Amino acid sequence: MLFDKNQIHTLNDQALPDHRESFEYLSHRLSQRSIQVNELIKKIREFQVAIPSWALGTGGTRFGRFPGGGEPRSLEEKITDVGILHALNAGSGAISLHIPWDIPDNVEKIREHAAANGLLFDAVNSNTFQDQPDQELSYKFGSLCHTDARVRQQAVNHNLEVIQYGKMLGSKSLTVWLADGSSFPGQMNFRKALQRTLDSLKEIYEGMPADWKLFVEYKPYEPYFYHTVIQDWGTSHLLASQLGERAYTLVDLGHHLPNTNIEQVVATLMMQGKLGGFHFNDSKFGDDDLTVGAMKPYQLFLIFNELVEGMEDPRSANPSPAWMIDASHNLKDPMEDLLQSVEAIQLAYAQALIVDRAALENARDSNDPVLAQEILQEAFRTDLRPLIAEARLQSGAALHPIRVFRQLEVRKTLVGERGTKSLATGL
Ligand code: AOS
Ligand code: ZN
Ligand code: ZN
Repeated sequence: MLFDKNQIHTLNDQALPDHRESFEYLSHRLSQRSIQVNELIKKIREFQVAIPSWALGTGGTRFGRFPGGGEPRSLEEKITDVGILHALNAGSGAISLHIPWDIPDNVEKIREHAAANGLLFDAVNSNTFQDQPDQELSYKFGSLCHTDARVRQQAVNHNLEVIQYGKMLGSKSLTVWLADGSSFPGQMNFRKALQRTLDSLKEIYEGMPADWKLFVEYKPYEPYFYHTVIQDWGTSHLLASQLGERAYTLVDLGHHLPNTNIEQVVATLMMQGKLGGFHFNDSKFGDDDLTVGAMKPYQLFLIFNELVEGMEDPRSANPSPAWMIDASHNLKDPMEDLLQSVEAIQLAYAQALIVDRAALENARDSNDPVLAQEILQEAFRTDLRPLIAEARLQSGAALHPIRVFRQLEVRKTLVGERGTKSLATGL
């Protein structure tokens, strides 16, 4: 670890009187609403969000990239960075890898390094949206949907190889996001492309170990701009249903056309037991990959409201979804951004947990939209930040992660070790 964990405790002590005051007040108010504060804290402490390996460096756009320095140069350094985040917030205890960007050279060493940092390996991601230098055939016109069977086979084989890496590291799921699509009307046969994609996915599904899950991500456009083979949750759900029990839909918050009711998508998938995973981020226009909660915190809360309702429903057949962030940074320090994202997720989750569900159901049963709104917004407008801070404190993490990140000069140390020009592998 870059710093001694005791340094976090020393900084916490300075912030403690202030924290105590706000937490005691909040705690008292919540108890008056018959909310079990300790139960709430326990749930927050258990909730872990996976950090994507590709979000630890600067993303940039097609117009340019402005790296801030000290970026992780290897898988090992990416794990180090997530370990720092987890030490600060105790809420990011997993990492999601991307092959081939994160091929482990020494599996044993990587596993040990992750364990030493308290990290698990979440879903592994395949990459058939770029051509790699040593690759025989091109994905320019698609991968799993390609007209040429040899290209499809190459893409299938790549996914099978990703599964092997995941197995070695202790991962239990594969996320497939395809860029496959077309940019011009007439370019591709919709029906045949979807059929070929399903057939290719079947081979991948069959190549997974029996205790693995397959997550099928959807996206309406980009990098192609006329059609995407897996354009929406319905198409993803169709594929997942035909593949089998262990195939699920993955919802990336940025992958919807404007004004889509994402909370309803979540509820529908959960009703079918088919919500497998989440890519959290936020956006104004499209797949902006901005900090979670930066634009639409109320929408995030409404999504969590459905997630909590689905998870608490004893009849729900939906397994606990994989929680992951998918982000890209052009302006912020990637690590500070991820700390903000994790906190936004924890807040929305906590707010959803304090919704008076029985009262809400009553309001719904008596067709009282005014009361239903009051109940939801009562929860949303309760400032739960002291509760999240208390959860961190109880887990031995920082009361104020970003403040501590700056006080300990983490970025400066990383730049000192890795240089100003170090670039993370990834997008
Ligand atoms: C792409 O838009 C998807 O969100 C992917 O999930 C992800 O960003 C990609 O796999 C990372 O390169
Ligand atoms: Zn994504
Ligand atoms: Zn995306």
